Amino acid sequence: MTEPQTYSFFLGCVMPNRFPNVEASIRLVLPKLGIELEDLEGASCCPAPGVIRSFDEPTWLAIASRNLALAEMSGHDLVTGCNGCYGTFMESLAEIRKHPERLKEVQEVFKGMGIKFEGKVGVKHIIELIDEIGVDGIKKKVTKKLDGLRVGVHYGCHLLKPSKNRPWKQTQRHTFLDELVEATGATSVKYKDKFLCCGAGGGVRGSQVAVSVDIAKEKLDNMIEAGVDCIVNVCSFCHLQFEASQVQLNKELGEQKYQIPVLYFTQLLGLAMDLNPDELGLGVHMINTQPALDKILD
Ligand code: 9S8
Ligand code: 9S8
Ligand code: COM
Repeated sequence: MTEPQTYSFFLGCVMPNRFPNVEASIRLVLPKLGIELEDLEGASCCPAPGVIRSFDEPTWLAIASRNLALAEMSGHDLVTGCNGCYGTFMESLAEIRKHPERLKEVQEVFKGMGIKFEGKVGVKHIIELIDEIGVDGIKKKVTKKLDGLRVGVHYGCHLLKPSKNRPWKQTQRHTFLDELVEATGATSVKYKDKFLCCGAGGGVRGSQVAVSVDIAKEKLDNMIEAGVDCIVNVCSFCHLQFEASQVQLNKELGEQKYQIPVLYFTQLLGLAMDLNPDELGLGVHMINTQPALDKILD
């Protein structure tokens, strides 16, 4: 048995406020994979890359660095389950490592605040840790194969882009998440424009909700056409977008056309580890997850 790895868990805004059920599934599943999570006390918004960085880059860098510094001072690398937060931390670290004067700039902001920061902390996405365990390692944890479940996999933009600053080095035609989904016994279904944005990021959902829902609709229609039983994602904001857009679209249509359950990856993996669906938070989704559960639970 290898020693458990401990990470500082950065939640971001959306997960603790809107999806404590997703957070619960992460806190339940990761320790069973040998990954311990320590709360990052005093953390703030990352801040959101597509929003705050667009308005005021130096403020974005200083706030991001403060969160990174909290992890650095705790002695653990930071892990997050949100693509947007991951993007902010990957890019702010790259910026201060490439330009030492930017590190000095944030250290200046921190003067008198008792914050020590050298930019040495590491940053991971939860799915990156799971990917490091690998398909064979995950298969060993699967005690209840999700045979017959057809999954529409959504990677999300900030997980993969900019590819030069991501471990996977590609923007399109990825397979790692599909392989991890298939390690549970489920099938990752091919659908049109899989690498399209969910429509939420970059402040689009916040400022232009109709445009944002329209983009989500395009992806949802493509997934319906491909016959998926559920969506699997790894981003708090994509998760919000796929759930809330379906509610909105049904309201506009006056019929319940959009009913695709939206699962975060650790919820899917937890089901394959035979964990209790309620403890995985599957009972409190905006879009009922029961039809997907009925396919896999006897
Ligand atoms: S924090 Fe504040 S708004 Fe958010 S969830 Fe993810 S991106 Fe970072
Ligand atoms: S896709 Fe495009 S920008 Fe992003 S990562 Fe999460 S939200 Fe959905
Ligand atoms: C999306 C984050 S995950 S942001 O809206 O682009 O900042």
